[in-house]
Amino acid sequence: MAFTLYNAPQSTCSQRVRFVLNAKDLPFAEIKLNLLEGDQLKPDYLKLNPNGVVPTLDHDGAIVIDSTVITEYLDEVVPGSSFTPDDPVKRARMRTLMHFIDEMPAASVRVPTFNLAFLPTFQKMSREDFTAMAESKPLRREFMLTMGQTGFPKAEMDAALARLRRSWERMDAEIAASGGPWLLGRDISLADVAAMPALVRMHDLDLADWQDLPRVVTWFDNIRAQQAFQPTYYHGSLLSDRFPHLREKGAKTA
Ligand SMILES: N[C@@H](CCC(=O)N[C@@H](CS)C(=O)NCC(=O)O)C(=O)O
Repeated sequence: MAFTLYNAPQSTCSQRVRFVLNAKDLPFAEIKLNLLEGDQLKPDYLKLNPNGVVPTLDHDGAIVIDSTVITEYLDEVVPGSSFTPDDPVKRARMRTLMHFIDEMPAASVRVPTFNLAFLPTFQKMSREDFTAMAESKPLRREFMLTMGQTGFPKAEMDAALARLRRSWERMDAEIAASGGPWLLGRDISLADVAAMPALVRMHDLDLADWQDLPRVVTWFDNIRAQQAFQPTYYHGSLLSDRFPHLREKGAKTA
């Protein structure tokens, strides 16, 4: 079995897939796309992934896209070290949480990410180049145009941070209900993998605001202690590795 992963080091969706590949000890060739330079919008890549986003998995020539779909696919084709519960009711619960995570924290984390990390790059572009780049994005055109070259306004940033905070509260409630330490109880599942990158991102942006939610604090420690975590977050995978301005004091309020 040969796996090739088209991805980007700092892409949160890519990190989910790298984590599962690493946890299952599956060797994979990694093709790194430069998202700020538009590698994901080139015609050859769009043939693989018409959404113009990473990640994309090539498994012996079969193309699978969308990070949660890829992680489920990997659990199906390589069932060892499974992240999917046997019980169909628990499996449904896991998928419900994965939908929630995609809709809430995974979507909301893009606002602080773009405002704090990517905006300076977009501000250096001419208005024409920025608009052309935004309009060439199949999935994120309106998102980019709304952000523009001045960034999301404070109200939008506050709303995203509020949605993120509600996500951690929901995680805390889920862990309490399942008995923990993971979202579904004793065993780590794809729902935990789906949530991981948003928390790592907020921690990296110095915006972690779950210290008063002890179950989430423990969850975050536990996921970072997983053997698959370090190889997933190799050097260059954090935004602060690539954008040192984020390490400057006060960056998060910029
Ligand atoms: N639902 C997709 C979303 C993928 C996605 O948004 N990927 C981002 C990186 S995390 C991307 O490639 N962005 C490129 C762009 O916005 O042009 C998935 O989970 O794979």
